[in-house]
Amino acid sequence: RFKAVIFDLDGVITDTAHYHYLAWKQLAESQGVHFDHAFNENLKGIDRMGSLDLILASSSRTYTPEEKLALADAKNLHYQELIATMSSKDLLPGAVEALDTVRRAGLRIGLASVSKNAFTVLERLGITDKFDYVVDAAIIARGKPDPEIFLKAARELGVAPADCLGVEDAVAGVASIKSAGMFALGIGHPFVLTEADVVITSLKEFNLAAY
Ligand code: B16
Ligand code: MG
Repeated sequence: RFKAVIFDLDGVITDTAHYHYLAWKQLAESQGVHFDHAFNENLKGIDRMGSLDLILASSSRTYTPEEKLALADAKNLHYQELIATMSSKDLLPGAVEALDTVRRAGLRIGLASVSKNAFTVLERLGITDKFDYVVDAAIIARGKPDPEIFLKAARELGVAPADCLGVEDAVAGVASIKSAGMFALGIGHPFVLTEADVVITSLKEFNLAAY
């Protein structure tokens, strides 16, 4: 019944969330801010400056816009070092099979990641050509949970939002899909992704005919 499937990248197709975690943890601790996995959950799907603001809210001092940019750049450089070694071995179980299932069913395939490193990650994973359209995060004004990025993907794919299935692992991402008027498939835990229409543990359980 769907005409397109729009995937998130981090946490759905590959586990860059772990690399983001390592890079943010080092940055946070350099500023005297405690950082753990629970806090990292809040950053999933949130863009770079938004994530930095959430971390620095726990700092005892204030930061100028220039200082914030320098910190964001430092985190990104560290992150880029970490993802430089990625390859197809970093694809999450079931990811390629899900993409191929959608392709065989004749649906359009989009990618809606707010990461400005998404093109690099797709190249490293070797799956760039599996997508009909990849949103360039640099042109998105409002990050998740705003629907902008999923609506942009649908428009470029030439499919009405109501005919799209969105796939997300983050609370903010599921909210973005739902406010775009799409069906939301959550990857993770139903207690966390309460707004999703269906939640599965990983793309290994992806079953297009069931949604
Ligand atoms: P970058 P997604 C998001 O990607 C990540 O979940 C989030 O943790 C990260 O801060 C954001 O990308 C920005 O990434 O610093 O590389 O531009 O989940 O939308 O694929
Ligand atoms: Mg994600």
